[in-house]
Amino acid sequence: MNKTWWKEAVIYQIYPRSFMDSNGDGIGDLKGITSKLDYLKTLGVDVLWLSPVYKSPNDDNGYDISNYQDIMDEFGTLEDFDEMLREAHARGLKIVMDLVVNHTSDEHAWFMESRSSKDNPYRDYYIWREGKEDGSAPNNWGACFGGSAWEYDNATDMYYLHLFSKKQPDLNWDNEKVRNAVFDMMNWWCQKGIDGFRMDVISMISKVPGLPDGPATDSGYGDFGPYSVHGPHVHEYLKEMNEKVLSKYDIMTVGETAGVTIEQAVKYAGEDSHELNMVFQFEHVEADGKYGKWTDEKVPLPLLKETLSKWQTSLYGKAWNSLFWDNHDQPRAVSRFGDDRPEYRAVSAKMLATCLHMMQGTPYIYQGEELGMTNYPFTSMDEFRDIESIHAYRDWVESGKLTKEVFWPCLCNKSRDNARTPMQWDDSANGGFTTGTPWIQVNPNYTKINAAAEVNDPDSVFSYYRTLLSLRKQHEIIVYGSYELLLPEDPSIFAYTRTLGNEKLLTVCNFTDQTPDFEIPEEFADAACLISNYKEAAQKLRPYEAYVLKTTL
Ligand code: TEU
Ligand code: CA
Repeated sequence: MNKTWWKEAVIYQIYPRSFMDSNGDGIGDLKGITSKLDYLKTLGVDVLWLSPVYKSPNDDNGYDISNYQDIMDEFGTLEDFDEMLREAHARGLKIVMDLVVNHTSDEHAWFMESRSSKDNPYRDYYIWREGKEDGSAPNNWGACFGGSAWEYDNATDMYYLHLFSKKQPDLNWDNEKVRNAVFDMMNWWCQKGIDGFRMDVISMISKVPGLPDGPATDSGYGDFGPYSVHGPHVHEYLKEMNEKVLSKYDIMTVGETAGVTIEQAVKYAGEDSHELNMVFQFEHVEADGKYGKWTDEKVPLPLLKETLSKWQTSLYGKAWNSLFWDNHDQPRAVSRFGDDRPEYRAVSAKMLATCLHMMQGTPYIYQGEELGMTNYPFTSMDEFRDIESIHAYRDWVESGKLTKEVFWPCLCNKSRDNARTPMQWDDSANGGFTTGTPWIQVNPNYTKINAAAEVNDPDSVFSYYRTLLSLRKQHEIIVYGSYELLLPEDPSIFAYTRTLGNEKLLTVCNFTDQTPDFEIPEEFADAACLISNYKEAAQKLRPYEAYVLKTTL
């Protein structure tokens, strides 16, 4: 297995809108990020991935881009970006940009040209089709944010495809001009000195010709998945991107590839595939879901272990894993996989961190996770800002499919807005995020859970993450060791070993508030403890206990 910096790195995801507001308009911005670089350096991360900061009308908070080579008004200017990049590099921190090129905003100049007439040179930048004879949409596909994936456009009496919102028209990657325009834009950012790309829904860029109807789903629309995820030319286009852009720089890439299989992941991110460095797989965060993605239940631990372990062992030596519990599209890790009741919040957040950071792959920390930030206690619909949550309520409740009583706990549990409430910096008004009115409400628990309270507390979740990250720098086995799951059926304990040469690690995590027995394997009898979330040793595992032992064989 080749050794590279991005395998050894820890990545921190910033959702700029909610990270730090420098000018009191209630919206996080680039100067805000720059002002917190020292905090991130103290934590010990190596790379910052920024969710999109490009010009955008914000239908989907920046994932709808109207100009790839400029900065969103609320976030600042290109000069602010250059300053942030310089300051990050001066501290040895790398910057990875979000690349959203499955679709643009409908306010992008390309789309405005494209929709203006059938013979416009940009017409084929997007996917236009005639309606059916009765005037209805060209096929049955549903969009990710509800409704049809097709929008009728009066100007030319045709429909355009949008797999997300109608303000996010899909680009036509079969058009060579589109590919080259995207590659030129990427080269422009690379020449600025950025250190990589996280590629939004990159598995969806190639659609099956003819765009056939998809299988029926609960929503009443057809599933576009079989015809536009891992489509016929996706690997060809990524190899072309690699040749024309990625291979020219020392950068890292991670593809967002929901629904990816092991076989597909090896194609995208194999050691010799000449496409991407790694992909995000979503099986462990999509293993729940009663109504589409919506649910108020937890994933059973044996299923969680089986899913994660499959990726650990199947990719080993072939392709590289990325490790995450949460991101800007997911609920808060501690509320979802741990226990956010006050007495267990910190200990279970540390347990989750141990479990993830000792696995094989590059770990990602989502802003606030290092503080043990929790889901938001929603009480009414007007607290939601996310297009997905707002559309979901309309599609499931207002349509009459489910009662509000049934859907509400599911929405609160899974809404993307849980992750998007502002970073909690201190116990001053708005958690120190803004001096103005925040664009989305701050979690009221900021008075207790905040960075200022944690940074200098040796027992905090933050300090625990610091220790974990420094262990990764000291022990190669954490990065490169092979993985083996113990006790696959155990409903409470997640335990596994890592092995490299004559060294072996044992990670033991109790995922419950109970005190199950765990017998330490003989070979670890004299092992040293690298880290633990309880102070002294004990016979039984305590609630949410986690520890790591290291031995030499
Ligand atoms: O998300 C891709 C994606 O598949 C989403 O539908 C995801 O499954 C969903 O948000 C989970 O509830 C990416 C971005 O991460 C997301 O923020 C964007 O909204 C989306 O692409 C469109 O660009
Ligand atoms: Ca601001």
